[in-house]
Amino acid sequence: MSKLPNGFLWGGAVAAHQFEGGWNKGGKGLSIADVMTAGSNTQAREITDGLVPGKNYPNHEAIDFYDHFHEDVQLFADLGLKCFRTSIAWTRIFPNGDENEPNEAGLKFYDDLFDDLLAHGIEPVITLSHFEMPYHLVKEYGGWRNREMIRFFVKFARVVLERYRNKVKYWMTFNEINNQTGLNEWGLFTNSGIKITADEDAEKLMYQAAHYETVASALVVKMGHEINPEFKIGCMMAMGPTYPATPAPQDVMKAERTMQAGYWLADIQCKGKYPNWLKRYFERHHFALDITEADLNILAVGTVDYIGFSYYASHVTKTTDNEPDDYMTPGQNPEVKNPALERSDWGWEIDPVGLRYALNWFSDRYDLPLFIVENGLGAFDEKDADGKIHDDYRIDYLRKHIEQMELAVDVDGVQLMGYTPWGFIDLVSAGTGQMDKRYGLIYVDKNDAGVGTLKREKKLSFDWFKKVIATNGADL
Ligand code: BGP
Repeated sequence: MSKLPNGFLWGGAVAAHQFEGGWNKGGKGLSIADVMTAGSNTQAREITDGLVPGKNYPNHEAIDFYDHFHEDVQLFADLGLKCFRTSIAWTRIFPNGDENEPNEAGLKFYDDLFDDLLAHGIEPVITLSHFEMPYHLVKEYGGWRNREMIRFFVKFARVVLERYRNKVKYWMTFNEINNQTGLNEWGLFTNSGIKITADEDAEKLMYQAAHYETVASALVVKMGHEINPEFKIGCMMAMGPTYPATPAPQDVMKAERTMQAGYWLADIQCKGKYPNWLKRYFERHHFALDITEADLNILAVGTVDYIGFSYYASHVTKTTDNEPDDYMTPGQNPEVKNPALERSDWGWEIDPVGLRYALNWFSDRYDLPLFIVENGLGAFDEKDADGKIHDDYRIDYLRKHIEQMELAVDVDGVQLMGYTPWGFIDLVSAGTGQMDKRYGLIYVDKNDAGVGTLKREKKLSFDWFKKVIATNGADL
């Protein structure tokens, strides 16, 4: 018997820039994702200053969903998806971001996509900003370091919330908004379009940009509810619980602070206010941030309806010599291996029980419905002699996570809306910019060099997940 509620949203998740391709079709403008080259499995992606001829920009074609979507939606329907999570590319709607009028061809593309999904009984779940924004806004305005972004983003959001008011019910504002708190160049650029210059304080800039994003998010939540009171609008957090390396109280305290430092953006979006420890941190560090009374008022009223989150791995932390009193060493935590866990080919710790922990942690802290909008295993897939990918390792990963998710619902009483495995159709990895880090239940014939027929084929995990959906998670 199923342990999950009726109407549970089984689905699959992707993001526009990682799978659509068509980077310059239908009047689309250049986005920040379009100026990121492929990296390698050990080397970070390069962010170029505008387009550089001859560079390999894997997001440009990606898997060309733009020209394959009718065929793909058919496959999604065959899988039995109840919902499909993707993002709207801001640059299809406002190619530069600061125009007055939207681009009709871009709006029409999503109309056609949503109509096709709905005709197959698949509910669209839409992220407004998934690691991309118009590159023009970065060049001309400096990205989210500039308060002007709030106005541009709200304008973009108004256009799409109004246009799709009767087609899309589930929305999220910023994908993995807390991803930038790690303070590396990649996190700051993909989330906020910010490249740090030598004379800037990365930490202060991150807090400022994130503040503007939360204000924009709150304004959009409020506006969305006015446009259609039926809308469910969530935040989207990257969730990776941090455990203490030892039972030493200072390690436990550090793990706790690491969690606080990872999820204050959820505090703001769910509770409508900054946590006390962070207000004090700003004071102690003399960060004179641009946070106005009007901002705080909008944060208080623009709280979200649910928490969408990604879950891939857990982490471990331990104290270092001369640990500061506030335990804050952003981006400098030594990596500690968890001896209890195995790792993926990319070194991500595989921790199904951590998903149950995460669900409980969010549920207790915010008492809101939750939605697992990303989870999955990035792996090298090889075809067997029969020409099929027998990805038992992926089935094993998903099964163990779904088991823990069901315990969280059935035993712990967590309110869970749905589960959408990440990259359920192979796509470009956000981190490496490569194709060979595959998450899909559907294989796409394309390699890291950009060569392939783009043919879609079902992996073994496709049939397995189809059965899981058909039994509402009873038959794993
Ligand atoms: C999340 C992002 C996704 C996705 C996923 C897997 O951080 O929201 O866009 O790519 O991680 O990461 P990667 O592609 O680097 O394996």
